[in-house]
Amino acid sequence: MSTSAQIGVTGLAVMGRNLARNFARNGYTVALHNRTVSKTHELVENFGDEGDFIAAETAKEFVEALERPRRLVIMVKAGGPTDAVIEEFAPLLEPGDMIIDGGNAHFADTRRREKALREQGIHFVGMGVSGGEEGALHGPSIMPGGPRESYDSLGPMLEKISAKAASDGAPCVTHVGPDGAGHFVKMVHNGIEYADMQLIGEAYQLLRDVAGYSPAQIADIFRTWNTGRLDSYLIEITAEVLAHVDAATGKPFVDVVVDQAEQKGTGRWTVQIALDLGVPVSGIAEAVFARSLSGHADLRAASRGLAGPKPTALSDAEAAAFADRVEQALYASKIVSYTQGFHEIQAGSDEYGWDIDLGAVSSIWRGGCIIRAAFLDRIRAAYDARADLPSLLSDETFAREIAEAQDDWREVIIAATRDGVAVPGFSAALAYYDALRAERLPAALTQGQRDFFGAHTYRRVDREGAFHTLWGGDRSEVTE
Ligand code: NBP
Repeated sequence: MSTSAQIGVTGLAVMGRNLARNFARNGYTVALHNRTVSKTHELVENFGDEGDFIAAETAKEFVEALERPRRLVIMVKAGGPTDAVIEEFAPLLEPGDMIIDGGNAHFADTRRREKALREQGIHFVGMGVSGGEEGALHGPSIMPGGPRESYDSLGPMLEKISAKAASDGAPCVTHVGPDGAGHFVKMVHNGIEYADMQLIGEAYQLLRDVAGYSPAQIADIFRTWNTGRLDSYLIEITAEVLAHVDAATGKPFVDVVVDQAEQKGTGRWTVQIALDLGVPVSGIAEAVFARSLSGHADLRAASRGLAGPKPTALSDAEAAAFADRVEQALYASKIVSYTQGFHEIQAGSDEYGWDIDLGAVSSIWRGGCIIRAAFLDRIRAAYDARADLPSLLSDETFAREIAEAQDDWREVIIAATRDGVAVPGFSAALAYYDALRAERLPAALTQGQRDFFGAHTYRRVDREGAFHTLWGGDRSEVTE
């Protein structure tokens, strides 16, 4: 067995296979391994001419095929399978070797694994990979965490196989931070992806139900939007999906698909962790809930006859003007989604001491991944202008754009409410914006209630300290 592979990939399903091919196409010799050996040989048979592969049938052969320090990428199903693979390989490795988990691991699992392997002298890199199977093959966005020194040796390889940003050709990879930082950022990326998709879905529903456009007409509207500030992969594919006609029925494809959205869990994790960290990611949460609501078929069937408003018919000119307003509402809501997502990354970074560079994160999402968009160049510019930006809404450009969009944003939500079209993403985004900019919030009343029923105390605007009112007695105030 040759011992010359610069990198090895174990787990050769769709992602691992394509990642291995990507490394080989970029000139690296790649050792291959899979629990079911036939998949390893299939890869070599079908794609062996794309580069140099070393097929290993056993874990020992695989490890022996790697040059030292070894770089071993795991691309198996996240959870138990990842632990099983680590248990299989760790005893065969030496201090200084590197295990790179490219699966969609929960960052807490990554922290646990990194700690355990560090004690054995093995570098563990939790690496978020986005872009699906096409990205894995042609260049994904890569979010590696783990020890800094591992990036010194792994980084150049990842920079070679990663996507390159359209605007400046920069590789879409950076060392995100220690232990679970990479998988945390990948998780929030997926949460933002959920929110982006929900907002686009709401825009579609409004154009259809309020403006009265057909899917084909809406596809054209999305194509136009894709030439402007909403230019993105998701808007582009939305136009494709909406323009697609079902061959069997001749109906718009979107009308023959069951309207129950599925999810794999990273969006849900984003919301769960945000709750733990106390970060309001209401747009992402609404996107996760919207998918779960869509899946409650029985509940929806039982509720379908409930009263709703009479729809209003718009003239052609009114419909066209409304479409322009929806573009404004979509753009403003998108700014809010990213504001919330970046807040969660900042909070995670503070909690776990990761020191994540938010500008670098926006930079590596500009290519390869599902949320790639021209918009991310603007986020990059916002952090370049001010690295400690408290929130994207504090950036002058974004604040001005929202100021210009807000009347239309409000009108769109009014129209949706009037016509009974659910727009939880748009509404949550606007509520977040209005709550943040409010002079006073009803939280003061909430504190009064809490003090009344639970003596939880409150703080005053005019004096330091914790106060309690004797509600049942003379209502005098006592300090704590
Ligand atoms: P899957 O998530 O479907 O996993 C299949 C692979 O896991 C096969 O190689 C399988 O081996 C291996 N495996 C399993 Br299952 N249990 C194992 C065990 N106990 N020991 C050893 N190997 C085991 O593959 P995928 O869709 O290519 O995704 C790989 C990873 O990448 C996942 O963590 C996924 O979440 C992540 N990811 C996927 C995408 C995407 O678009 N699909 C995008 C980004 C990240 P076998 O052949 O012997 O059954």
